[in-house]
Amino acid sequence: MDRRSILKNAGIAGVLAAGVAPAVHAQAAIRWRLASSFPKSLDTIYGAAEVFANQVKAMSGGKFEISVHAAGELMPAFGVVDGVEKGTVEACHTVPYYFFGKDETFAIGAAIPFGLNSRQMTAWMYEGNGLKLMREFYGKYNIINFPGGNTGAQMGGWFRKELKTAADVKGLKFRIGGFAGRIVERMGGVPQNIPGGEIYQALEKGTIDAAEWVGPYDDQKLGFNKVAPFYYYPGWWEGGPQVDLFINQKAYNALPAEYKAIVEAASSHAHVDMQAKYDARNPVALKQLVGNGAKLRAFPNDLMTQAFKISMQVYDELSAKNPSWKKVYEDYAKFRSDQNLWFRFTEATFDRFMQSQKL
Ligand code: PYR
Repeated sequence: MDRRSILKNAGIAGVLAAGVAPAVHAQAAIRWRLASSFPKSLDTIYGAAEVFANQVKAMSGGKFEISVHAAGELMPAFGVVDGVEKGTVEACHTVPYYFFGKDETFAIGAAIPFGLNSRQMTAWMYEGNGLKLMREFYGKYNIINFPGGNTGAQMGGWFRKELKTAADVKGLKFRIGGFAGRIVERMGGVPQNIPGGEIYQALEKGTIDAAEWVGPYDDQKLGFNKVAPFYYYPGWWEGGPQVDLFINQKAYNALPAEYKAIVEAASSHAHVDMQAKYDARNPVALKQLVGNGAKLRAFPNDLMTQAFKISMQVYDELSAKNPSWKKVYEDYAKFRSDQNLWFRFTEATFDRFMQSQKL
């Protein structure tokens, strides 16, 4: 009997039982499209969606394929939530805070100024109430989310002019990711929520005065150091921003149980992988940037203090007028307070000691 008739007559179970490995490649039974909010050049943040898709494909033996599309390929970078909600695509990979204009609660699923760091955010998601509460919220948009990466604490961005005090923020046209713009606005700045792939052009042309993206590795690739010399830290609005995989609820519900498990495992893998890439690559890129003339500066103290006060005011105001925000933020804030209590002892003390040794 030739191979074709074995396959035809016995089916795949019969072939395996007979110990004959089929040489044919499995046909994908399920094909999804995933729209990214990021440009293809960023193998870290865009790459995480590819890591996810590759894992899904490998774990399903090639039967579940997800094609990944860069920002602008199927839809604009900031159109991806609408795309998933309507089912135009089955999935997207994005930073939820971009969508704070729909509802500020989106931001808590990514990062809010003076929020959780990367470790704490992952803990809130997987062990605290984070995933449960955010899923309940995203349910209004026909979306189920899976953590799909974290960048770790970010840099504060690239500025043409030095910032000496908080007053220097006044009138500053600053590209900042999503919700944090609300705080910059209260400080007198002019925030611009521009997708990653379009920032360089705006900074180069002078449409904006300053820009932040993620950190040394990505920022060097995007070339910001060529047009703005002062590189500020820390990105107080992004202590540990989570990047998410958003999946259309109906498409997810239609998956067989084992493919649901594959989605969950593959997203966890992509989540860890992104943080590892940033942590390993950022120090190398930082040295190169400084070697090429980037001038590192810490944000002035009064700027940090003012930003902190305004952030807490804004959170109180939102709690008074947005019930979704109130529900999620209350849990988040309690978790943050416990985390800071715990991190103050061993994590922070250990980190401070290690930094002082300058190994
Ligand atoms: C941003 O859009 O600012 C990110 O951190 C990805």
